[in-house]
Amino acid sequence: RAARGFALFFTGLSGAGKSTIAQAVLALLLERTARPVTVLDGDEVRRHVSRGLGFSREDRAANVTRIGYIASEVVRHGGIAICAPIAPFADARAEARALVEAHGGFVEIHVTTDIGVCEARDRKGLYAQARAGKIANFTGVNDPYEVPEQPELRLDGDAASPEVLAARVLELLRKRELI
Ligand code: GGZ
Repeated sequence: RAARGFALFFTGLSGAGKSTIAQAVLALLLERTARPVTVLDGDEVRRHVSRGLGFSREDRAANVTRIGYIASEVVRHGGIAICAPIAPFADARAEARALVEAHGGFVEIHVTTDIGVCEARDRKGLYAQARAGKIANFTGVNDPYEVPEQPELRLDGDAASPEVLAARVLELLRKRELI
């Protein structure tokens, strides 16, 4: 019987480590399965699928719903989708979950990295710009992040290396018999 598809849905602040952990999970998955894996990273999606969308609540919802729809198609065909948007609003995350769960598994992973840590990293200088009032609606600074109430997993991006955190994701996937 063909394996059931599933989506990994990372959510958390800018700079929390979502993309880095997602890439480490991708590497581990490719080592142990021949199944197709599609990565839907925030940046890439905004370039290719959500060009023109901004960061209002409505635009973020549209972006996250598109990610959920693409993931649902991947999952419908038995593949693995790894999504890594901020997805700050619970209702949009729930919509993505509903789209995917119609066809397979949905594993929500809250990357809980403290905003102080994200801001100290500030790899793109966006937090500094937001603090200076140069970016409106910046998540965690002047826009909300609704903490997931019942994610399948929480990972502190500051607590261990991306490889160690990715291994915990694979452990959960094995436990749930998704891989
Ligand atoms: C949050 C912003 C914003 C605002 C630009 N708020 O660290 P990054 O740079 O690479 O990831 C962030 C990315 C967020 O896009 P998403 O598509 O993941 O967001 S959402 O799920 O809410 O639709 C950040 C950059 O875009 N960025 N402006 N105002 N992040």
